[in-house]
Amino acid sequence: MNYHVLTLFPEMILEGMNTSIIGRAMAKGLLTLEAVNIRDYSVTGNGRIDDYPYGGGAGMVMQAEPVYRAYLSLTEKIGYVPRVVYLTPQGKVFNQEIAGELAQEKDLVFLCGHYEGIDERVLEAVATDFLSIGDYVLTGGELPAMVVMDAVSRMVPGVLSNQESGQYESFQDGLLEYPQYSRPEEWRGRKVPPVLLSGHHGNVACWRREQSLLRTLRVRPELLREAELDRKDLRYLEGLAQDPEMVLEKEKREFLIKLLAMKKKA
Ligand code: 6GU
Repeated sequence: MNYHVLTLFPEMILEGMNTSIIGRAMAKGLLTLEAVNIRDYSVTGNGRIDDYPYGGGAGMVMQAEPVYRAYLSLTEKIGYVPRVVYLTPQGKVFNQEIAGELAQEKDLVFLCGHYEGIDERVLEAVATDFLSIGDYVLTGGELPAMVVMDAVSRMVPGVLSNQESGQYESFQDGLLEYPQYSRPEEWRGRKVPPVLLSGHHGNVACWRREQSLLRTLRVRPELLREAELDRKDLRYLEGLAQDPEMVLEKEKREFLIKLLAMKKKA
């Protein structure tokens, strides 16, 4: 996978991506990363790349021509028309499925905006995808580009070791991860759940699955609608819905009862 980032802050991208698993994958040659400074393509000669918005309003807009010239410098090198991701809060919300799809590309170009955004005409001309990383506003597209590159890189063959690939497996089938524990057995009065010390693999797997279901129900109940649930999962959730000890708040119980009715019909 070859990443190309069009940005006003190339050092932010290069320094941010050069650590840990992604840094190791770049050293191995599984990933390459180049950052192109849009300012180097200023058309006024003085390094300016922004101007006032037509129609008035606050802030400045990045001009079309410097962005386009920076883009052309890339496509001439790449030799074909690549996918170009523009990072914007007006985009589609990025998720694991999109990460898997982007990971199939040979090259990915990320276009990072600043100020009040980029002249719409150059976006029409070059952008193929518009992505947001969530419902909040950031000062620029660099952090979102790094978020997307990190998530995509994990899906590129060879980037994760076998051990690392197992991680987050449970997010893949639509549930949140179960809790993890390491030594010591007791830390400041808090004990590791005994089942994890039992050595009984079947019971451990069962406990972890239940913890995933319980966490998902508590924190992200809407994920359960799409999650792959087998009969054993449904039986556990039935038990929670009927639990006289009221492990769940009333609202969660009602949600669960409706969900189970829906899953039974399906
Ligand atoms: Cl992609 N850009 C900016 N500026 N803010 C965001 C975002 C992107 N995604 C969420 N907030």
